[in-house]
Amino acid sequence: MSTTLTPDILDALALQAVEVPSWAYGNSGTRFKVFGTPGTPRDPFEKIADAAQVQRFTGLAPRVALHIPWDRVEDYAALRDHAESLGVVIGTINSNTFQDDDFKFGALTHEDPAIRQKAINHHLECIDVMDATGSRDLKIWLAEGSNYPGQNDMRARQDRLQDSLQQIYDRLSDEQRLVLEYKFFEPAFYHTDVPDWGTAFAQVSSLGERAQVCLDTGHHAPGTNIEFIVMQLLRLGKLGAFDFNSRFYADDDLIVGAADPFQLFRILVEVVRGGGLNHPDVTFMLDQCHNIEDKIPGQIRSVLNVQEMTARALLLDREALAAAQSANDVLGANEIFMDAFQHDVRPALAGWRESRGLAGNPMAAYAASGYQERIAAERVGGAQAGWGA
Ligand code: PSV
Ligand code: MN
Ligand code: MN
Repeated sequence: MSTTLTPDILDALALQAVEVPSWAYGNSGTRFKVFGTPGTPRDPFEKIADAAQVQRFTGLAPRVALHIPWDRVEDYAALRDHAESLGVVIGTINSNTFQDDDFKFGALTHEDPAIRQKAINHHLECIDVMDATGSRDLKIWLAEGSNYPGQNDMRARQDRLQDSLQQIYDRLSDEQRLVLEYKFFEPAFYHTDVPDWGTAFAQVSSLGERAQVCLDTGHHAPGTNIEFIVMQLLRLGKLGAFDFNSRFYADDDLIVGAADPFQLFRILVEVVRGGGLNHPDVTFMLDQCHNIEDKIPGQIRSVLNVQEMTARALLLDREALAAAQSANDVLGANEIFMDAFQHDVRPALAGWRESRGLAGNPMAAYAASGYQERIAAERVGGAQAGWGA
């Protein structure tokens, strides 16, 4: 294994982009308590200003994802201009059908045509936002399902879901895409209408080429081999996006790479292997909440974690690995794999950042910038991310 970051590796890292979520900058919490953080943004314009700090100190986060209605504004063109003036652009538009009383028993799957139409219309509004902001991707996560066996006709719901998604897909322009996110449970506890990659794959496959699957790393049962799913979706040409985060128990939405760095490494090895790194059709997004830590440094740490694990994945000696695999050298192959994972790339990355005019240590540079103190003094009554709203 090469122990240095070769020019090829540095070129790949220079292209890397991680999209940050607007809601990571708002206050968030659990159903027990939402703690306020001084300096929390009061509107989408301030969330984008905070996201721009992550880009400023890392050069890794040029796009900001929005969530509608949490980021609903009068003038989306103004929001787009604001983002661009700060050196970032608007990324994925996330729909939200999980906080409206009408959707208690379903949205895109609802039996009542009027309620289903309301849910479809919400997605059409999201596409209008995409048109106005220049966003390419519509991300759909559905909180739909049932709590008790027998409560619903699961088959009929799949059919209605297919029809709803088709109507939404048909409204997209040729440059826009739909990504469908799956999650195995929560808020529904018995059945969920899009619980797994197979269901998401089946649904998007019948829509068309510009419909893809979104893999949120926190949305699997404990013990799931997520890198296998990454490999399979890339193999099938249907991995449209990641929602990166990490978890100890359920959908914890903690900082990516914090709970299980080795899992992040294994995922990124498959991304590199499958041609998904810096591929325009595979969006790297964070979907995280910072319940008790400051949000901007939480996001800086997150994008750095993704970069570090990507560098380690790129260090993997693939030729040696392939030879060991072909020879059925079980322990030899595993040693080659672990060598790359164990390599500390932080000093090399710090030096490389400095050579590009960035701070060697973005966490320290942000802390020294005074931005956190300034927003804490200027902003009073910051917004919740939406979960506790
Ligand atoms: C649902 O748990 C989810 O992962 C979806 O992506 C939502 O849009 C997001 O969380 C909100 O944080
Ligand atoms: Mn998600
Ligand atoms: Mn989630």
